[in-house]
Amino acid sequence: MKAGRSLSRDFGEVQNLQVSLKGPGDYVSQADRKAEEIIHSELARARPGYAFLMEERGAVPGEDDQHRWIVDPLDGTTNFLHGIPIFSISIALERQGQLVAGVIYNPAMDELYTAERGGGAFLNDRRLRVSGRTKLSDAVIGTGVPHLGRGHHGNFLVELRNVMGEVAGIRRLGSAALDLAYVAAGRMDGFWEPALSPWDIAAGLLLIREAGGFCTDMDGGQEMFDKGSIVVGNEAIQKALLKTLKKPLR
Ligand code: 2AM
Ligand code: CA
Repeated sequence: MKAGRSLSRDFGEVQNLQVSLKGPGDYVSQADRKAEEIIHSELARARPGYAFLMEERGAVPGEDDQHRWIVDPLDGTTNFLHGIPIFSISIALERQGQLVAGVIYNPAMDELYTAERGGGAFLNDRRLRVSGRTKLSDAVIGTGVPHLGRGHHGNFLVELRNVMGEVAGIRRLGSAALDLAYVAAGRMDGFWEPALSPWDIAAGLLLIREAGGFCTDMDGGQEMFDKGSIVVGNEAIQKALLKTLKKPLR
């Protein structure tokens, strides 16, 4: 909540920044680092010795080799920078390499998504369930579009071409963590993205599983962190989406 307030304050300043000398890019990385600092110090105080994997700091080892926090202090940086209120803080806890807790918070909309292994997934205090739609033709599917500085543009066009002809709609929110939270909440029926980092997806993966959904990497395996690719949805949509993504170009 404290990190959320810090991001909200900085988000309120974003509009004024277009004219600032420093440039919005610098400011965002400052907002980012400030949120990460708050999260790091609060979590280190609450659970001394746990390791961290954080977007800005990278891997921070801890004396406790059983536990690791995986943190993205600001997911959806480009939205944040442009004054679009779709960004989030994503925090997951791993115990012995297994995701056991996850939190995603969108401070601009005051939406708090939480999940505990075996305990279900929630949006504020409402229990979440993935959508019940089973046909791609009824499905709204999220994705992330590669841009300047990120590769795989050609591959992505093939995937998009395969998917767009089969579905009711495609959405691109710009925060992978929120995309996953939206799938857990049944707002979107599925999501895929080819190149993400563990901090973008760790909390969201647990939310989806706890909301009754399915997750694989782009090859249908469980190496989402190593490969950085994910395909998620309810059982039927996840399977159908994976198959559609892999269709050879006609
Ligand atoms: P960010 O806002 O923390 O950078 C947008 O499609 C999603 O991709 C966002 O969640 C964004 O996270 C993430 N993203 C952007 N650049 C990335 C990169 N180079 N590697 C992995 N994820 C990235
Ligand atoms: Ca991110």
